[in-house]
Amino acid sequence: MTDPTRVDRARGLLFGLALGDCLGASFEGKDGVTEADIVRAEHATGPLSHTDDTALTLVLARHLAHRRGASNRGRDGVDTDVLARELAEAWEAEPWRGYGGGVTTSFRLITEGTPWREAIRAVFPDGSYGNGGAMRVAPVALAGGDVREVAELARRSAEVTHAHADALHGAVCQAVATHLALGLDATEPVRVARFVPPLRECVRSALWHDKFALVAELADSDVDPGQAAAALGNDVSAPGSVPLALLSFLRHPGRPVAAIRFAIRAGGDTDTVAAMAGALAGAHSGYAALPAHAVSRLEASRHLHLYAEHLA
Ligand code: RVK
Ligand code: MG
Ligand code: MG
Repeated sequence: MTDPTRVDRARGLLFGLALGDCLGASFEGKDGVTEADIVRAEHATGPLSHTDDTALTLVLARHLAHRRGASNRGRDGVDTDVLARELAEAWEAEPWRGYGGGVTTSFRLITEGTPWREAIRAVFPDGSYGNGGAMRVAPVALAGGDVREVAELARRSAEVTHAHADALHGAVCQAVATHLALGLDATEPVRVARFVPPLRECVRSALWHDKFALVAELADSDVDPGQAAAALGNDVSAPGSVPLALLSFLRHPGRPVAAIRFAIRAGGDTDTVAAMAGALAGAHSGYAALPAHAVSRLEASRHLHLYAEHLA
């Protein structure tokens, strides 16, 4: 195996995310899913439809691609007022993509003219701690030049829908981990120690530090998906899903399909955990490591290629 190019990794990131979302969607909330069930879904024929995870990732990827260039790095890479409107418009065009309940109300209010800072506290006054900011954040890993810049872009991209600190921590964690995965030599073993210290630095929260310690411990164990979900959570909250996605990747370095299958077999919010695991694994191993047949069936293929090339 050779180290993948930047374009191959950018494609791997976006296609890995979409593949996890599409495959995970049909197993959401189901118990007792086996490896064979997922293999059947991978080898089936016909288009693979995505959910809100991929739909909003494409919006953020387009937003970042339109703002590229030396003078637009860092804080200027995300224009919060514009991004809030673009995300709400994507919901309005396709409200049937499986959106969360809180964010649906926020998007409706935004399309009716309510300022986003007000709209996002209409249902949850403290803000949503859902994983919606983290599920769409991966393209930020391609847009930021270093860990600090990626963390700042992640926060800004998430805050237009999610005001709760845990949702923002989740977005920062997923974006920074994806950025680190992009930078690792794919021919070398993946070491957990490359991830945990920078994540601890960017995410200043005791709850999250405890989760990172658990991920580090479990990454070196033979934990099965059910045990991983019991230890880390597998729900729609950011702290209850982002660490499980990171573990799914770290347990299967160089094997994106295995990472996605592990995330799905862990149950719960399978589309989102598998999407985040797929983004991490694809960013590390590149597009060529993804299963060609399943990838060829992805509904959003054309746009995924387009934005991967722009952002690479
Ligand atoms: C359906 C109480 C809260 C809360 C708070 C709970 C799609 C609510 C994607 C809410 C992802 C849910 C997922 C999701 C992404 C959040 N108090 N409960 N402060 N904050 N919740 O609506 O984009 O699947 O039950 O903001 O983050 O595939 O409905 O949406 O799995 O979390 O939804 O939070 O969801 P939302 P989101
Ligand atoms: Mg979804
Ligand atoms: Mg989900």
